[in-house]
Amino acid sequence: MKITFILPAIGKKPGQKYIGTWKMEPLTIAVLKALTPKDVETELFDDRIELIDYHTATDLVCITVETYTAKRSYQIAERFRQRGIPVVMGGYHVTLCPEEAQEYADSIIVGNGETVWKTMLEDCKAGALKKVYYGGVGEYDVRPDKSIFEGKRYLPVSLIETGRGCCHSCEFCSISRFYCSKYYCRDHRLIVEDIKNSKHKYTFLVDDNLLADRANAMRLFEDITPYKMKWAGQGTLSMAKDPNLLKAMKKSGCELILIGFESLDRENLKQMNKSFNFTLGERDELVKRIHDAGIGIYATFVFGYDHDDERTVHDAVEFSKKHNFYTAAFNHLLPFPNTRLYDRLKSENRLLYDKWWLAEGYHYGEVAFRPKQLTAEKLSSLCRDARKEFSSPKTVWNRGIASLGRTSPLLWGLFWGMNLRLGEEIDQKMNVPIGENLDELPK
Ligand code: B12
Ligand code: SF4
Repeated sequence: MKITFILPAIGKKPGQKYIGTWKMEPLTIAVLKALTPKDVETELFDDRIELIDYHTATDLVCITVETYTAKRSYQIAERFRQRGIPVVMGGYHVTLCPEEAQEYADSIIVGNGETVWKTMLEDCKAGALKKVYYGGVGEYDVRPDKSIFEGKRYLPVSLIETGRGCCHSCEFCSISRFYCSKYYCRDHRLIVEDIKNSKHKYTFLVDDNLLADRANAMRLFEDITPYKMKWAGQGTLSMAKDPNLLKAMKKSGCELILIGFESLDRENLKQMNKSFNFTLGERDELVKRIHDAGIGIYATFVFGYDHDDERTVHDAVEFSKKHNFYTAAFNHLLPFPNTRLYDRLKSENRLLYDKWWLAEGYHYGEVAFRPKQLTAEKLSSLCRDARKEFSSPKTVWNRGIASLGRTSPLLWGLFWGMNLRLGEEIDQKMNVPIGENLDELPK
């Protein structure tokens, strides 16, 4: 039996290359590969870096689907199904929108793959694929098999999973829906094995909220300290309240932590169910404590909540400049399917598309709903201007100097590589047509 894995791309502009910083190794595929019995042949087409061979000899096509890649995934599936090859789909979008995905696949997996993957393969071998397999979300003790990446050129960063899900339930977040606001930590022995086998000096710890379970996080930091790795991960501002946690993080090699500030406005935070960002205490002081611990911050903001206007966007940029964040993202709000945000905007009749992810002509950067105090176009351009302002030469210089004391030479080098290209990448990303303009192998 042979399986063809496909990681679909979002889309790209005609004649241009796919966005560079999106080319990370797809851990999802390495996990599914590890679950696959050794006598099953496998291949991977990563649509972001290579052309798909629609004529490949294969018995089953497996596509991992995110909302941004749903349109592309369905196009790819159609090509294989025309040849009579069965297609199975899974991933965030499929789990959040199972009825829609079922229209385009022979079978879908809702939730995690670990519990049902082998059964699905046996059913496929027997020609008896079920329409849907329910994988649940809790169990995932498997070590990824990255041999499937051989010969592919990804960014030189290892992705190592430390946990899934998050204890919070922010209104706009797909994670809180997928994992029903629960956090599942991964066995530390498996994490350590992954670290020992890591090919790169730099690691991104894949975890929606590394600090969701403090006791687990403290043990994890102790367990990984001996391996002297350098890592970046995702947390929340609450870590700043805990000096011992910060110390243990730094000692274990933490150099950069992504923090979702989302908004500086109290009413917006209330509306998105993220008031904890406000009630934690004085924000400037919390940021200072993280920086003083020698940890850089990747700050993320989201704009489009009902109390957002030009002023709130401006305030977030000024705040980010004042603190010289290592980097920052200024994104517009996007109603991902099956989130409470999506349901609310729909009930308020504010969605510009029923399914923006499938809408013809929809492009990256386009606001898909009616904000309260701004037009959709104005919100999109304010986000773009915020990114441009934050990547201006003077700001980059100030941030680079500030991060000198917080990061290793490796991450400092990466800072310049990343930030000097940032302005260019902002323009590349704007208006990427979703699901469009991807090249084909000559017939
Ligand atoms: C690492 C990461 C990235 C990396 C690499 C992405 C990649 N595709 O490899 C980078 C930084 C490039 C990135 C970029 C973006 N990302 Co991202 N990313 C992640 C992150 C943190 C980890 C992904 C991962 O490796 N998970 C570990 C694997 C093992 O878990 P899994 O994917 O869920 O797979 C399991 C199941 O879902 C299921 N499964 C999955 N696929 C399939 C397929 C089949 C056939 C089957 C049977 C089962 C199955 O089985 C697996 C094993 O249990 C996730 C959040 C998360 N915790 O997953 C966000 C996440 C996937 N990203 C997200 C987004 C929005 C983006 C961006 C659009 C952000 C932006 N505005 O630019 C871009 C898109 C870039 C692109 N797709 O080209 C969203 C997607 C939401 C959604 N509804 O689709 C997520 C969920 C984050 C979030 N907070 O909501 N991302
Ligand atoms: S804290 Fe982050 S991961 Fe957790 S629910 Fe909120 S946005 Fe999602």
